[in-house]
Amino acid sequence: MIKKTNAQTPEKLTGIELKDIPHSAVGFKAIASSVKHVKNEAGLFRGISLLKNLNQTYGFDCPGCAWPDPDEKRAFLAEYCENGAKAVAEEATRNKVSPLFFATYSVSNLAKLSDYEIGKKGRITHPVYLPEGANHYKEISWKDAFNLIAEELNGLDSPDEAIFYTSGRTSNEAAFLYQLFVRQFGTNNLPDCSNMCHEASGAALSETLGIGKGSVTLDDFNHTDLIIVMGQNPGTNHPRMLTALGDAKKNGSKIITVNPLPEVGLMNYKDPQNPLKWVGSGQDLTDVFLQVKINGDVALLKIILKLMIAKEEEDTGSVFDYKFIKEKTHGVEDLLDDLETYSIDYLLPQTGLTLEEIKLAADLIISNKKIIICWAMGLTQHKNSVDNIREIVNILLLKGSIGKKGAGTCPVRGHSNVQGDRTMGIWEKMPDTFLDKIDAEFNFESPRKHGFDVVNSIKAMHDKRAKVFFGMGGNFVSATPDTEFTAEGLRNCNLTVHVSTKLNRSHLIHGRKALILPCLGRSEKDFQTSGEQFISVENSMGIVHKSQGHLEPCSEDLLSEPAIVAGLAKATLKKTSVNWDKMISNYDFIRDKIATIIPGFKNYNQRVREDAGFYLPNNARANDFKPTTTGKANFTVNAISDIKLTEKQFIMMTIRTHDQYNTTIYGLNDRYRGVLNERRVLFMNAHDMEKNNINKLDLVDLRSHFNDKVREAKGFLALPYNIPKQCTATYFPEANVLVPIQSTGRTSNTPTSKTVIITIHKR
Ligand SMILES: Nc1nc2c(c(=O)[nH]1)N[C@H]1C(S)=C(S)[C@@H](COP(=O)(O)OP(=O)(O)OC[C@H]3O[C@@H](n4cnc5c(=O)[nH]c(N)nc54)[C@H](O)[C@@H]3O)O[C@H]1N2
Ligand SMILES: Nc1nc2c(c(=O)[nH]1)N[C@H]1C(S)=C(S)[C@@H](COP(=O)(O)OP(=O)(O)OC[C@H]3O[C@@H](n4cnc5c(=O)[nH]c(N)nc54)[C@H](O)[C@@H]3O)O[C@H]1N2
Ligand SMILES: [Mo]
Repeated sequence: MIKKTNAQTPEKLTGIELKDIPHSAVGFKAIASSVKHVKNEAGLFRGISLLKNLNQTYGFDCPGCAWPDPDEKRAFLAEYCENGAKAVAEEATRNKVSPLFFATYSVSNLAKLSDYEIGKKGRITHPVYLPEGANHYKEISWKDAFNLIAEELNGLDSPDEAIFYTSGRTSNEAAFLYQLFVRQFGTNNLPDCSNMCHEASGAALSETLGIGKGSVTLDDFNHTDLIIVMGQNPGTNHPRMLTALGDAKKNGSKIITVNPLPEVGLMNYKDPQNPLKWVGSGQDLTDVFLQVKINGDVALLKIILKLMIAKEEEDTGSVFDYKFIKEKTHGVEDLLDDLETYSIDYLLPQTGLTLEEIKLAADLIISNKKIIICWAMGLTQHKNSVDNIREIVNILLLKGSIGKKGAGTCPVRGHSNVQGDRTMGIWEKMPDTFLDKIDAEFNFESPRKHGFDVVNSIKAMHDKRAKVFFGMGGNFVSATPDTEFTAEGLRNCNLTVHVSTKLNRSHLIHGRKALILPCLGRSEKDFQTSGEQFISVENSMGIVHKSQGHLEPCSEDLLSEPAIVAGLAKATLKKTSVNWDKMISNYDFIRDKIATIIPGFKNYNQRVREDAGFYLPNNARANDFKPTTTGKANFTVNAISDIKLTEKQFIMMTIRTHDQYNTTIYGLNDRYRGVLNERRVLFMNAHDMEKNNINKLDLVDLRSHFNDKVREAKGFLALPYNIPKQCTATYFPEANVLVPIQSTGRTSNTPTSKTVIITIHKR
């Protein structure tokens, strides 16, 4: 019997080096760093071809993030960024994980490696199978792999015992086919990475504005008075957004940043397109920096709302847009009544700020009319995340700052097609309107019972209510909360299957049997029987555009994601109304079906071939809120954080370094935070360190506390950092073991990865 391997990243220090925190983001160092990664992974020649095609209208969509490309002219250097270059370099690596590799390395030995080491092993070249009790994956034919999955799926007592996860890189075409197969198989168990990401944004925006997506376009940044960036670190995670912020500033806009950390990119940046500006002090971006305590945002926004009301009472019509409020909104009285029940003195301690600091921001909001509010994981991964976002909407609605040029909501998405996957029906609770249409078009009855999201999938696997896990991309065991609990769930499964480009920990923490199905990446050519194909994706601003790979596939034995779905569907479904072979022979056939079923995709095949793609309809952008339950934009009443810390407890957020893409670790540096060659660090406030007798670089163990259950992650180096008192930060995924499975957002059910209550134990 093989001993169970540890599901966590091994506790291994790599030799920390501390540097000064740079003053400015991007600039020459960023370009140099990206060139180095591309050259090391892909080789110089392939590397140049990659960068040349990245985010060009004829090229492929960067798998890095969902920030949009300009509609018009695209410069060569402009449309890639340091971290986009790293993302494509990872995919285009020359390192290969072949059947010989698996014959050499056992699963239990590979599991001892760090995520960084695992990722660097390279691209998987052949489908491989791990039979029950075996310790080495071995080659399997595609046909046998599909039959094996089909046998397991058809042997289940109910289709609801299978789980079909999606990560957000999957194309529209693959996602549409995938959900169709899963629903024809008979379940809505379609959890996705969005459940851990922007689920709260979708929930809050649908309720208040009638659409779960943001309302602004890139051009709105050129016409706005004020941008508020909350809970987001674009210098690392959406570097091309800095260009939009820089341009907005040049056009006279102001920027308020709300973040427990003074993230370098947001403070100051150097334009990568303008080498003349790589030297010198760069451009200051943030005008007002509010260093809020973790999860203090609703309290902060309530104070701002109260200051707005006070000003409005003093000078009627100076702050609110009465016409908009009267004609377009519902529920303003409830909001105003509720705000009266809070005093500023009561709210202030939650924010960690002074009233003077907040007034600076409130004055900008009061005096400007066109406001864009951007946010990411710093707002969406808390218990009251939906409240965070609804409170943002309250501010925009009072100002009438939505549905007009230069104003609106901007949830900045993560994965490059996470938004498109949802549009295509990857959701455990798609509305009946969508299901009715696929039923009519494909002549079957889709299941109507809502499926499991990520957290409920984990619980179901843990309780053995679910027995087969299928992952379309992603790295489930490392991306999800409560690592050891999730690992037990996966190990309980009869079969775990991963469609992947690269080796990751989820291949090593597996069910009784396991399969890895290797697929083409974005950067690679995709040939089907009718010839070369392209795919399409939707970015964070609802633009659908095509993406075509230019590199030769890293192996002849890869299949595209749509072809994998079709192979699986043909093996599994005893009865199907879909001609799967035809669908994948030419992806135009898939797009034709999407065009008839999904609103906004009329003439998909024609419009997607036009240069920059096309915008999907967006009611909030069009100043129309009819899709909400009241037919108007809804004001809401929101809850402040209910976290109470004891004197020895800290609140911990889990964040990304500059050298990772979620669970893919590009390197061991976090250049913008001055930490090199180490990921096991705990950022702490210097006063807290002193008070608790913790010195710089002391080794500490972390314990999280939830409903009396204690979880532990061992071996982190304590570092003094500019962070509010009783707030701490660690990196994802090393600290995921501390995120309790039961601790999730209200309504969104998103793991609270940014509010984990911990105690710190010095060795
Ligand atoms: N290079 C690179 N690009 C990426 C990714 C990557 O890993 N690497 N991941 C992609 C994905 S899937 C996503 S979702 C996005 C993630 O993009 P981000 O959301 O920028 O990523 P995080 O590192 O989680 O950073 C969260 C930020 O919120 C702040 N924060 C934490 N808690 C709070 C809070 O309570 N209030 C406020 N106001 N701020 C808070 C943190 O200090 C940090 O600056 O990036 C996408 N792009
Ligand atoms: N503690 C904590 N946990 C978090 C977060 C956090 O901030 N803190 N963030 C959450 C967020 S926002 C997200 S989005 C999730 C991310 O969760 P996931 O999407 O599940 O994780 P990734 O690390 O992005 O997935 C990486 C893997 O995807 C595969 N892959 C890459 N490209 C392709 C492709 O083109 N096709 C296929 N089939 N596979 C491919 C590779 O094998 C790679 O190993 O993690 C969440 N988890
Ligand atoms: Mo994400």
